[in-house]
Amino acid sequence: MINRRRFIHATAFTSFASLFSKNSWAAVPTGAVKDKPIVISTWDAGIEANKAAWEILKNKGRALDAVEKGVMVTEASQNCCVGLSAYPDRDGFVTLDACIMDEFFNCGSVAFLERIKHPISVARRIMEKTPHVMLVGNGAQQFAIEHGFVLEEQKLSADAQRAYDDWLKTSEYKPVINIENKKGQQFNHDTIGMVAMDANGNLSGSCTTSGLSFKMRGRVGDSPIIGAGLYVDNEVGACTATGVGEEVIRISGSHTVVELMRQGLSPEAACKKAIERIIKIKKEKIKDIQVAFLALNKKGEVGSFAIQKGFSYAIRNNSTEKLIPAKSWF
Ligand code: SD4
Repeated sequence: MINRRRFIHATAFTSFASLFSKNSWAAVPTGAVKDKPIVISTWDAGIEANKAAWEILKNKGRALDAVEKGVMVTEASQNCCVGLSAYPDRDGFVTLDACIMDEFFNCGSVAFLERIKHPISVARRIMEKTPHVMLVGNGAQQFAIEHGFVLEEQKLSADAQRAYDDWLKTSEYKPVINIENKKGQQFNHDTIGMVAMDANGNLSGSCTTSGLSFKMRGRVGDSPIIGAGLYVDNEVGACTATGVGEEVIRISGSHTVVELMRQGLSPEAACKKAIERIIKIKKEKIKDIQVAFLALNKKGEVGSFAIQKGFSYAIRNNSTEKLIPAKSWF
């Protein structure tokens, strides 16, 4: 059982102290990143995605454009498990989920989308061209085609094909948690969440994913769910999530973090409180679950908290471009 003592142990554990003195966290403490514009995003692929976002932000572009262009880099990458080359569902199909939200509470979302390279742009198109927030499956694909998106052939990366072939040997249905360095390998993450503040101080966010590897056909996680994988309130802040989507949905994770920031918590404290809520719900099952939240408040302060070690986020502003290991419960 996770009790207060264990919590104190986990947070005071000396490896954390050395972690923070060794890495760049110390150089970018929560609360110190106040110069705008700024963009932050999840996992290692965030570094490359932030570069594209930064091109827009540094030229005084809108945060909404930055968060779309940023994650498109990841969606198009063959080295990452986010777009069409990603790990498939258990029937061998790559199905994609994404959402986007701007500073006016406009939001768009797409889920269970197949054979379209940039689900984030479909989500934005839904936001801008329809009275709806979310389209799924065939309807979403039909909408995309009608709006000029090209139907692509699914092309699994060599890595994804190998992993799927391996998985077929047992076909054991067990969502894999995204912890770095599994078997000494860099684990390919299947999601990128990004939030940004532009030079005008406006916030936007995006989140795009192929979902959990070898998921049941039709399964949709938190990433395209406004309030779960992403939430933006331009008066308060923005948050995105990664990890086991079911656990994020259960607590309306990103919305919860934003509401906690509204009550005055720092981004890191808000992320941690939301993680504690999941821990309280899952009890001893928590050791097999990874969830991380990444948040930015209206003051430009950044914070993150994960259940497990191994989650990092990328940050880019006028003075910084780096990957930062998040604090975690374990
Ligand atoms: C999902 N949250 O589909 C996503 C998975 C994820 O890094 O974040 N992977 O549940």
